[in-house]
This record gives sequence, structure tokens and C-alpha cells, in this order.
Amino acid sequence: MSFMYQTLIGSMVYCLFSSVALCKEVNALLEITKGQTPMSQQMIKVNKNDVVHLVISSDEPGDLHLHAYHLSVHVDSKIKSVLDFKAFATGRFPFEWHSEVKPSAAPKAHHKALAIIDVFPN
Ligand SMILES: [Cu+2]
Repeated sequence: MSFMYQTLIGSMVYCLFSSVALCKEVNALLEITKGQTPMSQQMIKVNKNDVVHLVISSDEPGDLHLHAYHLSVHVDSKIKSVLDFKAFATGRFPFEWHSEVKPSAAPKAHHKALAIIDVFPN
């Protein structure tokens, strides 16, 4: 947890001292219902070095991963979780959802891509 905040504060300090045009904060929502997000939330477009403030909710407990950035956040049902990070790497990366609710037949190794973050070069 403290590491995450240090990273965030580092990002904000970075924002303050870099050119304003190259750095902004982006707010995004992921409202998960039965392991899925609404269509309007499935593509998050940002620019490199933007600070992303993601608010996540889910009807079922689980973990949200952004493997490309080595990020993971636990989400309890009915409690909002927050993930803040700087989009330092360009490309298209999936947010994966690992539900804690046991899937009936599907093997646990196959995780769902909830949304894509598309990080554009500046
Ligand atoms: Cu994962």
C-alpha cells in the first residue's frame, strides 16, 4: 500500500515539474458486474505519463491485474477500490479480472480481460 502511494506521490511531483502539456490526470471507472464492465468502460485511452486514477467496484470479490505494469488491486464487493498509477509504458494492455467466486467449469488459469488501456506516445 505505502509503495503505491509513494509511486503516486512520485508521479504527482513528476507532473508538477514537467511541462503541463505533457502530463495530466485521467479519471476512469470500472464497474464490474458478474465479471464484466459496461461497454463504455472497456477502452481507456491515455497519453504516456498521464496519471491514471481508476475507481473500481464489483458485485463479487476478486483481484484486478494490469500485468504489463505489475499492478494488482483487491476489490471487495460493495466497497470501492482505487488504483493510481502513471502510464509510463506505451501500448495496449488488458486489465484482467480474477474473481474469487469459483467458476463452475472454466479453468482458473483463464482470466477475463475486463478492459483495455491504450497508452499513446506523446
Ligand atoms: Cu492476472
